Amino acid sequence: MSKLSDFCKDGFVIQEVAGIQELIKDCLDSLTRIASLGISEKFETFEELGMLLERQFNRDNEVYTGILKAFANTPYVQRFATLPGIVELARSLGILEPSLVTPPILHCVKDELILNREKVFTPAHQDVVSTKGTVGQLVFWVPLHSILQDNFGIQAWPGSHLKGQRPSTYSPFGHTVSSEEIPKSDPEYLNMKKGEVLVFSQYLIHQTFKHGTFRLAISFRFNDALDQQWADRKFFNAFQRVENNEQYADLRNVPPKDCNLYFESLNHNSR
Ligand SMILES: O=C(O)CCC(=O)C(=O)O
Repeated sequence: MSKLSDFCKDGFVIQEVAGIQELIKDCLDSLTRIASLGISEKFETFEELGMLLERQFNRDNEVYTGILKAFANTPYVQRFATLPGIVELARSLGILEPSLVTPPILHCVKDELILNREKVFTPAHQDVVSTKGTVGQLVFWVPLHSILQDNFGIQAWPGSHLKGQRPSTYSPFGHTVSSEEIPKSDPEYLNMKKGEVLVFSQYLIHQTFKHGTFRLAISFRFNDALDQQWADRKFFNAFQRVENNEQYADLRNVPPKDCNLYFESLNHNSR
């Protein structure tokens, strides 16, 4: 069977994409630099990176959250959505003109690092509820390491996309498929090797597997900008960028000083 027919039948495919392995390495190096605040501590293993994040989390969990946000906004993480192999894969699965719903998002899961379990461990849900995307909207989910057997992977109900959007109810995560609409069969745990990408329909019912050690993954979604229905819906996107102009009574509000010194030293280093 072709990838496309697998996708139509199951609602997802898992595929290796050229360039992902190299990008993952760049990402982990970048996260290590940011999490160690530029101090070039050497971290040999993925577990050590987890411990470094834990150290920052225990020091100040706002700084920890800031580290993850700063990392998510690096060109390395953002580049996932622009890899030629990813764009080609999106096209091969029906998206004629891929248009990002949001920039790539980071998902970091480790028991010691969780601020809000309800948000991290997603219940059975369909992404269409929050994204309201074009009918063919694709969700890409890329782990930064192997996710074999039981490391906080994704569980899904193959074929559950075929019934379209099911009624859902409120959950602390935001929404969950109503219990009577969740297929009776056990969900499938999606084993993935490093370098593989999971692509699924926004209608696929899926959830986070709740056991594991430490997992990092990136997700992003493509609408199809050539979808006529979307044009009729005025290219509606449920996600919006917002500005935070809140006044903080702490260091966040202190603007950086000494810019002349900064440029002097930058210039000096260029010589
Ligand atoms: O990373 C996860 O565990 C959840 C991802 C997910 O369900 C989603 O992006 O829709």
